[in-house]
Amino acid sequence: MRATAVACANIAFAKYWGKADPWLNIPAVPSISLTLRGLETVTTVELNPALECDEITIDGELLSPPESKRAVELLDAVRACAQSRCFAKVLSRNNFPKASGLASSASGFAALSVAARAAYGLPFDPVESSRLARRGSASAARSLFGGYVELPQGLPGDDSLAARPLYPPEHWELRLVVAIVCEQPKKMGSRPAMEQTRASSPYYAAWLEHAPKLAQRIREAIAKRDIEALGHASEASFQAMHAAAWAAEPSIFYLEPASVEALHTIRSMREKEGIPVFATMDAGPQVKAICLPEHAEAIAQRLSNTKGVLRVLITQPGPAASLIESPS
Ligand code: 2P0
Repeated sequence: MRATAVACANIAFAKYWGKADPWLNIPAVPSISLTLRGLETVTTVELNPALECDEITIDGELLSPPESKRAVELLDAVRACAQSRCFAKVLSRNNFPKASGLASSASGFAALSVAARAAYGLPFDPVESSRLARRGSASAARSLFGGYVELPQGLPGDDSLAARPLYPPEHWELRLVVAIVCEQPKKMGSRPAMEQTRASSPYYAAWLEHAPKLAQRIREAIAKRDIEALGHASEASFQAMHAAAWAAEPSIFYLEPASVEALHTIRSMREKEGIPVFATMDAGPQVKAICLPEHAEAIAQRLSNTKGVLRVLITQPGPAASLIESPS
Protein backbone atom coordinates (compact mmCIF):
# COMPACT_ATOMS: atom_id res chain seq x y z
CA MET A 1 0.00 0.00 0.00
CA ARG A 2 1.62 3.19 -1.20
CA ALA A 3 0.37 6.74 -1.70
CA THR A 4 1.95 10.06 -2.66
CA ALA A 5 0.62 13.54 -1.91
CA VAL A 6 1.67 17.10 -2.64
CA ALA A 7 1.04 20.20 -0.51
CA CYS A 8 2.14 23.85 -0.76
CA ALA A 9 3.61 26.15 1.89
CA ASN A 10 1.51 29.04 3.21
CA ILE A 11 2.13 32.49 4.71
CA ALA A 12 -0.20 33.94 7.33
CA PHE A 13 -1.65 37.47 7.14
CA ALA A 14 -3.22 37.00 10.60
CA LYS A 15 -0.55 35.26 12.65
CA TYR A 16 -0.92 32.20 14.84
CA TRP A 17 1.17 32.62 17.99
CA GLY A 18 0.25 30.84 21.24
CA LYS A 19 -1.62 27.70 22.15
CA ALA A 20 -4.93 27.13 23.93
CA ASP A 21 -3.88 23.52 24.46
CA PRO A 22 -0.21 22.55 24.06
CA TRP A 23 -0.93 18.79 24.25
CA LEU A 24 -3.42 18.77 21.37
CA ASN A 25 -1.66 21.72 19.67
CA ILE A 26 -4.69 23.97 19.54
CA PRO A 27 -4.10 27.64 18.65
CA ALA A 28 -5.20 30.34 21.07
CA VAL A 29 -5.87 32.83 18.24
CA PRO A 30 -7.38 32.58 14.75
CA SER A 31 -4.96 32.72 11.81
CA ILE A 32 -5.59 33.47 8.13
CA SER A 33 -3.15 32.55 5.38
CA LEU A 34 -2.49 32.30 1.68
CA THR A 35 -1.36 28.96 0.24
CA LEU A 36 1.59 29.51 -2.13
CA ARG A 37 1.91 27.97 -5.59
CA GLY A 38 5.14 26.19 -6.42
CA LEU A 39 6.61 25.91 -2.91
CA GLU A 40 5.85 22.23 -2.51
CA THR A 41 6.47 19.15 -0.43
CA VAL A 42 5.89 15.78 -2.13
CA THR A 43 5.55 12.88 0.30
CA THR A 44 5.24 9.14 -0.31
CA VAL A 45 4.05 6.79 2.43
CA GLU A 46 4.59 3.08 1.83
CA LEU A 47 3.45 0.41 4.29
CA ASN A 48 5.99 -2.32 4.93
CA PRO A 49 5.19 -5.30 7.22
CA ALA A 50 8.92 -6.04 7.60
CA LEU A 51 9.59 -2.73 9.41
CA GLU A 52 9.85 -2.55 13.22
CA CYS A 53 9.33 1.20 13.33
CA ASP A 54 8.50 4.01 10.93
CA GLU A 55 11.37 5.26 8.75
CA ILE A 56 11.14 8.91 7.78
CA THR A 57 13.47 10.53 5.25
CA ILE A 58 13.30 14.23 4.39
CA ASP A 59 15.34 15.55 1.45
CA GLY A 60 17.52 12.43 1.56
CA GLU A 61 18.20 12.51 5.33
CA LEU A 62 16.86 9.75 7.57
CA LEU A 63 15.39 11.38 10.70
CA SER A 64 16.49 10.28 14.19
CA PRO A 65 13.76 9.18 16.65
CA PRO A 66 13.51 12.63 18.34
CA GLU A 67 13.35 14.35 14.94
CA SER A 68 10.65 12.02 13.65
CA LYS A 69 8.51 12.09 16.83
CA ARG A 70 5.73 14.36 15.52
CA ALA A 71 5.49 12.55 12.18
CA VAL A 72 5.34 9.18 13.97
CA GLU A 73 2.55 10.51 16.19
CA LEU A 74 0.63 11.48 13.05
CA LEU A 75 1.17 7.97 11.62
CA ASP A 76 0.06 6.43 14.96
CA ALA A 77 -3.20 8.42 14.78
CA VAL A 78 -3.81 7.21 11.20
CA ARG A 79 -3.01 3.59 12.19
CA ALA A 80 -5.46 3.80 15.10
CA CYS A 81 -8.15 5.04 12.73
CA ALA A 82 -7.39 2.38 10.11
CA GLN A 83 -6.93 -0.38 12.72
CA SER A 84 -3.51 -1.22 11.32
CA ARG A 85 -0.27 -2.10 13.10
CA CYS A 86 1.93 -1.91 10.03
CA PHE A 87 4.81 0.58 10.04
CA ALA A 88 5.64 2.75 7.06
CA LYS A 89 8.51 4.16 5.06
CA VAL A 90 8.05 7.87 4.43
CA LEU A 91 9.99 9.74 1.75
CA SER A 92 9.49 13.49 1.67
CA ARG A 93 11.01 16.08 -0.64
CA ASN A 94 10.76 19.86 -0.56
CA ASN A 95 11.29 21.79 -3.78
CA PHE A 96 12.38 24.84 -1.76
CA PRO A 97 15.54 24.79 0.35
CA LYS A 98 15.17 24.29 4.10
CA ALA A 99 17.42 27.30 4.61
CA SER A 100 15.19 29.56 2.50
CA GLY A 101 13.38 30.70 5.60
CA LEU A 102 10.05 29.40 4.35
CA ALA A 103 8.58 26.89 6.75
CA SER A 104 8.56 23.40 5.26
CA SER A 105 6.73 22.02 8.29
CA ALA A 106 3.39 23.37 7.01
CA SER A 107 3.57 21.75 3.57
CA GLY A 108 5.35 18.73 5.09
CA PHE A 109 2.70 17.78 7.65
CA ALA A 110 -0.08 18.59 5.16
CA ALA A 111 1.39 16.26 2.51
CA LEU A 112 2.09 13.58 5.13
CA SER A 113 -1.47 13.63 6.46
CA VAL A 114 -2.96 13.19 2.97
CA ALA A 115 -0.49 10.48 1.86
CA ALA A 116 -0.70 8.55 5.17
CA ARG A 117 -4.49 8.38 5.20
CA ALA A 118 -4.51 7.10 1.60
CA ALA A 119 -1.73 4.55 2.20
CA TYR A 120 -3.65 3.12 5.19
CA GLY A 121 -6.81 2.82 3.08
CA LEU A 122 -8.72 5.75 4.56
CA PRO A 123 -10.79 7.97 2.23
CA PHE A 124 -9.52 11.36 0.99
CA ASP A 125 -10.90 13.87 3.50
CA PRO A 126 -9.24 17.31 3.61
CA VAL A 127 -10.94 18.32 6.87
CA GLU A 128 -9.80 15.15 8.63
CA SER A 129 -6.29 15.58 7.16
CA SER A 130 -6.24 19.22 8.31
CA ARG A 131 -7.11 18.12 11.84
CA LEU A 132 -4.33 15.50 11.77
CA ALA A 133 -1.81 17.97 10.33
CA ARG A 134 -2.74 20.54 13.00
CA ARG A 135 -1.50 18.23 15.71
CA GLY A 136 1.87 18.01 13.97
CA SER A 137 2.16 21.75 13.30
CA ALA A 138 -0.79 24.12 13.49
CA SER A 139 0.21 26.16 10.43
CA ALA A 140 0.12 22.86 8.46
CA ALA A 141 -3.64 22.58 9.02
CA ARG A 142 -3.99 25.58 6.65
CA SER A 143 -1.94 23.99 3.82
CA LEU A 144 -4.65 21.39 3.19
CA PHE A 145 -6.66 24.02 1.37
CA GLY A 146 -5.82 26.27 -1.57
CA GLY A 147 -6.00 30.06 -1.70
CA TYR A 148 -7.20 31.95 1.36
CA VAL A 149 -7.59 29.78 4.46
CA GLU A 150 -8.54 30.25 8.11
CA LEU A 151 -7.58 28.17 11.12
CA PRO A 152 -9.95 29.31 13.89
CA GLN A 153 -8.83 29.56 17.47
CA GLY A 154 -9.76 26.51 19.52
CA LEU A 155 -10.70 25.50 23.01
CA PRO A 156 -8.61 23.26 25.25
CA GLY A 157 -9.54 19.63 24.61
CA ASP A 158 -11.30 20.29 21.27
CA ASP A 159 -9.34 17.94 19.05
CA SER A 160 -11.83 18.38 16.19
CA LEU A 161 -10.31 21.75 15.22
CA ALA A 162 -9.38 21.98 11.53
CA ALA A 163 -8.75 24.79 9.04
CA ARG A 164 -11.41 25.88 6.57
CA PRO A 165 -11.10 27.36 3.10
CA LEU A 166 -12.25 30.99 2.80
CA TYR A 167 -11.73 31.65 -0.91
CA PRO A 168 -10.05 29.76 -3.78
CA PRO A 169 -6.76 31.06 -5.26
CA GLU A 170 -8.56 32.85 -8.13
CA HIS A 171 -10.58 34.99 -5.70
CA TRP A 172 -7.74 37.53 -5.61
CA GLU A 173 -4.46 37.53 -7.56
CA LEU A 174 -2.17 38.81 -4.83
CA ARG A 175 1.59 38.41 -4.82
CA LEU A 176 3.95 37.81 -1.89
CA VAL A 177 7.53 38.87 -2.60
CA VAL A 178 9.88 37.09 -0.20
CA ALA A 179 13.16 38.84 0.66
CA ILE A 180 15.62 36.25 1.96
CA VAL A 181 18.09 37.95 4.27
CA CYS A 182 19.61 34.96 6.08
CA GLU A 183 19.99 31.32 5.16
CA GLN A 184 21.10 30.03 8.57
CA PRO A 185 18.64 27.95 10.62
CA LYS A 186 16.46 30.24 12.73
CA LYS A 187 17.57 31.15 16.23
CA MET A 188 14.60 29.63 18.03
CA GLY A 189 11.82 27.37 16.72
CA SER A 190 8.23 28.62 16.85
CA ARG A 191 7.11 26.10 19.43
CA PRO A 192 9.52 27.00 22.28
CA ALA A 193 9.30 30.67 21.30
CA MET A 194 5.51 30.69 21.65
CA GLU A 195 5.80 28.99 25.01
CA GLN A 196 8.43 31.50 26.19
CA THR A 197 6.14 34.34 25.06
CA ARG A 198 3.19 32.84 26.94
CA ALA A 199 5.21 32.21 30.07
CA SER A 200 7.01 35.55 30.35
CA SER A 201 5.82 38.31 28.02
CA PRO A 202 3.79 41.07 29.69
CA TYR A 203 2.17 41.62 26.26
CA TYR A 204 0.94 38.05 25.72
CA ALA A 205 -2.48 38.75 27.24
CA ALA A 206 -2.80 41.85 25.04
CA TRP A 207 -1.85 39.78 21.98
CA LEU A 208 -4.57 37.20 22.78
CA GLU A 209 -7.11 39.97 23.06
CA HIS A 210 -6.02 41.88 19.97
CA ALA A 211 -5.33 39.03 17.49
CA PRO A 212 -8.99 38.07 16.87
CA LYS A 213 -9.81 41.72 16.01
CA LEU A 214 -6.98 41.81 13.48
CA ALA A 215 -8.16 38.48 12.03
CA GLN A 216 -11.63 39.96 11.59
CA ARG A 217 -10.20 42.97 9.72
CA ILE A 218 -8.16 40.61 7.54
CA ARG A 219 -11.19 38.40 6.81
CA GLU A 220 -13.18 41.46 5.70
CA ALA A 221 -10.32 42.89 3.64
CA ILE A 222 -9.90 39.58 1.75
CA ALA A 223 -13.66 39.41 1.14
CA LYS A 224 -13.57 42.91 -0.39
CA ARG A 225 -10.18 42.46 -2.08
CA ASP A 226 -9.04 45.63 -0.32
CA ILE A 227 -5.21 45.71 -0.42
CA GLU A 228 -4.90 48.77 1.87
CA ALA A 229 -7.09 47.21 4.58
CA LEU A 230 -5.39 43.81 4.24
CA GLY A 231 -1.93 45.35 4.28
CA HIS A 232 -2.40 47.55 7.32
CA ALA A 233 -4.04 44.77 9.38
CA SER A 234 -1.37 42.23 8.29
CA GLU A 235 1.43 44.60 9.33
CA ALA A 236 -0.33 45.13 12.67
CA SER A 237 -0.59 41.35 13.14
CA PHE A 238 3.07 40.53 12.57
CA GLN A 239 4.22 43.57 14.54
CA ALA A 240 2.04 42.69 17.54
CA MET A 241 3.24 39.08 17.41
CA HIS A 242 6.90 40.15 17.24
CA ALA A 243 6.37 42.77 19.96
CA ALA A 244 4.91 40.18 22.32
CA ALA A 245 7.81 37.81 21.60
CA TRP A 246 10.43 40.60 21.89
CA ALA A 247 9.09 41.49 25.35
CA ALA A 248 9.52 37.90 26.60
CA GLU A 249 12.33 37.11 29.05
CA PRO A 250 14.73 36.01 27.68
CA SER A 251 13.74 38.13 24.71
CA ILE A 252 12.93 36.54 21.34
CA PHE A 253 14.13 38.78 18.54
CA TYR A 254 14.03 37.47 14.97
CA LEU A 255 15.07 40.57 13.01
CA GLU A 256 18.47 40.90 11.35
CA PRO A 257 19.83 44.27 10.21
CA ALA A 258 18.81 43.40 6.63
CA SER A 259 15.24 42.69 7.84
CA VAL A 260 15.04 46.28 9.07
CA GLU A 261 16.46 47.55 5.75
CA ALA A 262 13.82 45.55 3.83
CA LEU A 263 11.03 46.88 6.07
CA HIS A 264 12.24 50.42 5.31
CA THR A 265 12.29 49.70 1.56
CA ILE A 266 8.67 48.54 1.72
CA ARG A 267 7.54 51.49 3.80
CA SER A 268 9.36 53.95 1.59
CA MET A 269 7.80 52.53 -1.61
CA ARG A 270 4.41 52.87 0.02
CA GLU A 271 4.79 56.30 1.60
CA LYS A 272 6.99 58.08 -0.94
CA GLU A 273 5.91 56.37 -4.17
CA GLY A 274 2.27 55.54 -3.40
CA ILE A 275 2.66 51.80 -4.20
CA PRO A 276 0.30 49.65 -2.11
CA VAL A 277 2.88 47.32 -0.57
CA PHE A 278 2.91 46.01 3.00
CA ALA A 279 5.22 43.82 5.05
CA THR A 280 4.79 40.63 6.99
CA MET A 281 7.30 38.44 8.85
CA ASP A 282 7.13 35.07 10.57
CA ALA A 283 9.27 33.46 13.25
CA GLY A 284 12.46 34.29 11.38
CA PRO A 285 14.34 37.16 9.72
CA GLN A 286 12.88 37.00 6.17
CA VAL A 287 10.60 39.85 5.08
CA LYS A 288 7.60 39.24 2.84
CA ALA A 289 5.97 42.02 0.84
CA ILE A 290 2.22 41.79 0.18
CA CYS A 291 1.28 43.46 -3.11
CA LEU A 292 -0.73 43.36 -6.34
CA PRO A 293 0.64 41.50 -9.41
CA GLU A 294 1.38 44.71 -11.35
CA HIS A 295 3.81 45.92 -8.67
CA ALA A 296 5.54 42.60 -7.87
CA GLU A 297 8.48 42.95 -10.31
CA ALA A 298 9.36 46.50 -9.21
CA ILE A 299 9.14 45.53 -5.54
CA ALA A 300 11.28 42.42 -6.12
CA GLN A 301 13.87 44.59 -7.90
CA ARG A 302 13.99 47.13 -5.07
CA LEU A 303 14.16 44.45 -2.39
CA SER A 304 16.98 42.65 -4.19
CA ASN A 305 18.92 45.94 -4.28
CA THR A 306 18.35 46.46 -0.54
CA LYS A 307 21.45 46.13 1.65
CA GLY A 308 21.80 42.61 3.05
CA VAL A 309 19.04 40.99 0.97
CA LEU A 310 20.46 37.78 -0.50
CA ARG A 311 17.72 36.98 -3.01
CA VAL A 312 14.02 37.37 -3.63
CA LEU A 313 11.18 35.07 -4.67
CA ILE A 314 7.84 36.13 -6.12
CA THR A 315 5.02 33.84 -4.97
CA GLN A 316 1.30 33.67 -5.80
CA PRO A 317 -1.90 31.96 -4.60
CA GLY A 318 -1.65 28.19 -4.82
CA PRO A 319 -3.80 25.05 -4.80
CA ALA A 320 -5.02 22.66 -2.12
CA ALA A 321 -3.07 19.58 -1.07
CA SER A 322 -3.83 16.57 -3.26
CA LEU A 323 -3.06 12.94 -3.87
CA ILE A 324 -0.85 12.31 -6.87
CA GLU A 325 -0.61 8.53 -6.44
CA SER A 326 -3.22 6.39 -4.71
CA PRO A 327 -3.00 2.73 -3.73
CA SER A 328 -4.43 0.63 -6.56
C1 2P0 B 1 1.86 31.48 11.34
N1 2P0 B 1 3.87 30.82 12.64
O1 2P0 B 1 0.67 31.79 11.53
C2 2P0 B 1 2.80 31.77 12.48
C3 2P0 B 1 3.46 33.09 12.40
C4 2P0 B 1 5.11 31.45 12.89
C5 2P0 B 1 4.83 32.89 12.97
O2 2P0 B 1 2.52 29.06 12.49
O3 2P0 B 1 3.99 24.73 17.39
O4 2P0 B 1 5.38 25.64 13.14
O5 2P0 B 1 4.19 23.38 15.32
O6 2P0 B 1 2.02 24.47 15.89
O7 2P0 B 1 2.86 25.80 12.99
C6 2P0 B 1 4.72 28.58 13.02
O8 2P0 B 1 4.23 27.72 13.92
O9 2P0 B 1 4.00 25.83 15.23
C7 2P0 B 1 3.63 29.51 12.71
P1 2P0 B 1 3.51 24.54 15.98
P2 2P0 B 1 4.09 26.15 13.70
O10 2P0 B 1 2.27 31.01 10.25
